[in-house]
Amino acid sequence: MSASVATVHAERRARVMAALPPRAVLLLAGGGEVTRNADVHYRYRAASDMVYLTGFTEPDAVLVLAPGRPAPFTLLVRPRDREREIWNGRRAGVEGARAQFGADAAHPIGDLASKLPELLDGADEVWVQLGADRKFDSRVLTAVADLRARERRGARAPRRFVDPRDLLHEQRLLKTGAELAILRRAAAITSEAHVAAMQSARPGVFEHQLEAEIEYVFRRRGAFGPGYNTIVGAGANATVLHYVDNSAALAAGDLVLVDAGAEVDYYTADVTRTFPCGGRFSPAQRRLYDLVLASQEEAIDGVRAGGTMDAIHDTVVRRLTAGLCELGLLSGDPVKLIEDGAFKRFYMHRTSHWLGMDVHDVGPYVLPGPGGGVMPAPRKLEPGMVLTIEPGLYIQPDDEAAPAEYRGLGVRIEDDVVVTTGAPEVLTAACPKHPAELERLTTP
Ligand SMILES: [Mn+2]
Repeated sequence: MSASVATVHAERRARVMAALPPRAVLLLAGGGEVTRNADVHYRYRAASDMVYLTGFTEPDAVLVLAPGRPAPFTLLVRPRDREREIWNGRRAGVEGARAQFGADAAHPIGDLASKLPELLDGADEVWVQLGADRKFDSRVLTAVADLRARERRGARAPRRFVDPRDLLHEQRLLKTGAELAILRRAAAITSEAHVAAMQSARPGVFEHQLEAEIEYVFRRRGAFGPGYNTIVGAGANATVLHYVDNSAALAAGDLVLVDAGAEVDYYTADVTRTFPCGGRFSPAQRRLYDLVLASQEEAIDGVRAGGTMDAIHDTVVRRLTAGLCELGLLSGDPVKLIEDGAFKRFYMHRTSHWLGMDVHDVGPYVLPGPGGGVMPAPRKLEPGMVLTIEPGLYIQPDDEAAPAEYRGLGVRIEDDVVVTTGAPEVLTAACPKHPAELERLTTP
């Protein structure tokens, strides 16, 4: 790891430690390899919090931050092991954790059970996200029980458990210039991949072949791969929100929905495009598409400091409900239709989520209510936050109450947007979404 990159992580840890009370100890497990079957693992991807705070990306690492101690930054890692490294790859080891990653102290992960009581002895508060990793929880609770049992002999067990998410994730929610630069690269690669998919969409081509075009661009351009499972849904498959079979053939006249994002240096883009197979939208497809696009553009314009995701979502719901009435998919008073949630038959998800290291990135969506109120209040947008804007409409193929020409159509349009001090920055603006462009790109 280069010195400047190491500095970034040191600064992040310093901010966390400055916010921790003096006798607090923060514990973070980076996660381990997950078995796919027998002795085969899924490809490993380290936990985002671990990478964010240390840059350490090997499995089976534990981070300990203890601001009041002689060694405030401790890592427990897999030790060097010549045999294992020949089979499975190099390890930084205990020495590397100190020399390359700047740990004040490092221990083999196998010593976790014996080191934890030592690390927690005398701490008032343990900052650990219980419930995320039951095996790790159990280790922590065992260590605490051990200290309690030894209190008559001078040990002192922690008195409080604190959820560290707000502290850690507040930082991750507000992206720095360097983080935005990585997201711009992820967005550029993602846009290129979506264009490749559009250009490959022909009758008879399979959804998985579009998936392959997309992921080929991701890997060729140096991305880790997709930041989440790629969705390619043609025809009525576009109405399945998390369709990942990607096994059907495209037919002439289908709309094709592609939701795919490249992960670059642990940051992912998240983009959806919907385009015709064969170069032309049908009139009904075009009406539905134009409605979603109009709502999306209006929503993007609402990504301003001081606004809220709720307000943006309400804008989309109003626009879509009015449009659904015009198209004959809903009928009645729009205000009442919104109150009753009638639009949810066609628009059943939210408009936005945070985006960053995780596709559904961390950070609170609501804050405690003002003035000690119990009802949480939606979080106001601030410069540096990154969110998706992804309205959609999905008409189920068996929805007999819908006009026949709309049945089985699914449209979603999703861009990644940065809140700035002025106009929103659309990271994925290079990815075509205007109908004329889509028709040009998909024409055989
Ligand atoms: Mn999304």
